[in-house]
Formats: sequence, C-alpha cells, structure tokens
Amino acid sequence: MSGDSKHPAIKLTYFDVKGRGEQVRLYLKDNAIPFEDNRISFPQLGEEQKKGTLPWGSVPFLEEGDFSIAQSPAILTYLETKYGQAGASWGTNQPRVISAICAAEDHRQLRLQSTLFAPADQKEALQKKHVEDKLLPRWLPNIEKMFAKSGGPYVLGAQVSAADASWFSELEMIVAVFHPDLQGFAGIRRFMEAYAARPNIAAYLRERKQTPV
Ligand SMILES: N[C@@H](CCC(=O)N[C@@H](CS)C(=O)NCC(=O)O)C(=O)O
Repeated sequence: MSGDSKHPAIKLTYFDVKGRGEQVRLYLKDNAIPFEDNRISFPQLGEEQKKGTLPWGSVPFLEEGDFSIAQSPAILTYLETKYGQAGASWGTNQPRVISAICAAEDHRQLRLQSTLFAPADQKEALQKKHVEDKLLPRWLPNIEKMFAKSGGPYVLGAQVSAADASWFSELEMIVAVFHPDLQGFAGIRRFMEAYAARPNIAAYLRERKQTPV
C-alpha cells in the first residue's frame, strides 16, 4: 500500500484472524480508507516484541506515516477523530462512542476467557455459565438498551460511528460462538442487518478471508 507525505499509507498489524483487528478492518473498509492489512504469525509477533516496536507488546497496532498507536479502542478513536463522518457532533458524541467501544472490549475479554483461553476440560461449563450468568441476563439486554436509547439502528442513532464497527465484530462472534436466541432483541437484529447492508461493509463481508475466530 503506497502513500505520500500528505496522505501516508495506513498499515494495520494484526494476526491472520478476525479477533480484535476485525473492528479496525471494518471501520477502514466502511470509510473506504485504503490500508495495508499486515497479517502476522505468532513467531512474527515475538520478533516485533523483541524489537520493541509495539508499545504494549500487543496487536492490533496501527501506523500512519510517523504516527503509530496500539490498543484497539484508541486506534478506533484516532481513526474516527481523523476520518469520521460525525463532523461537528463528534465533540459531544465522542464519550458515548468510546464508552460503547470499551464495553465491547469488556465483553470480548469475558468471551475469550470462557472460550479461546479456557482450559479444554472447562470450556463447555464456562461457556454455559457465561451465557446463563452474563450474556442473557446482562449483556444482551444492555446492548439492546443502548440501541433503544439511541433510536437505532446504530450506537449513535442514525449516525454511524467506530462504535458500530466494534459492536458488529463482537456481536458476530457472540452469534457464532454462543448461538443466542435474538428473537427478543429487535434492536440488536436491526443493527446487525443495517450495518451488514452498508455498501462497503456488504462488499467486504462477501470478499473477506474466512477465519474461525
Ligand atoms: N486491550 C488491548 C488488548 C490487546 C491484546 O491482548 N492483543 C492480543 C491479540 S488479540 C495480543 O497481542 N496478544 C499477544 C500478547 O499479548 O503477547 C486492545 O484492545 O488492543
């Protein structure tokens, strides 16, 4: 991906899976921002960690010319501030967007603890516990409330933002891993449909590399 001094190329470094990188890919695709999708392996991450190029030793990591930033909520905030469509309303909407992105990150962490990172012999029980104790009584109702409060279909209402990229990628995983019955969650279903139907997102969902996580 080439750039110039006025528009330096964006490079996103992440593993060759959806994970925490997918929300950034979705945001960049939705906004038609060209970027290098630098998908690395675990050994390559180890090399980067040894070189000290990653501020927290973690990915996703985004570079744009001389600027670079780690931590997915901060990456999305950076992109939304620079490229977002919220314009003048960004000042007042920013805390809501960041709050929603952080909430998605909280759930992502909980989901990973009960799935990918869970010991093999405890996985089934931990998943069941997550669904019964956390997902159904607390998380899905709170996500639904977020859309009811904004009026939907997006986190900010009619205005799309980086928070939608974040929640879409997390809800995709929630659906894929826990198969919840979303019958009583019309706001969530409307959001998923509206975001997936955005032209650049629909094209990306058709063409993107299929990975299990
Ligand atoms: N809060 C961070 C979490 C970053 C994180 O834990 N990334 C994982 C991949 S999803 C990672 O780099 N793990 C390798 C390691 O920490 O050694 C974020 O949202 O970016």
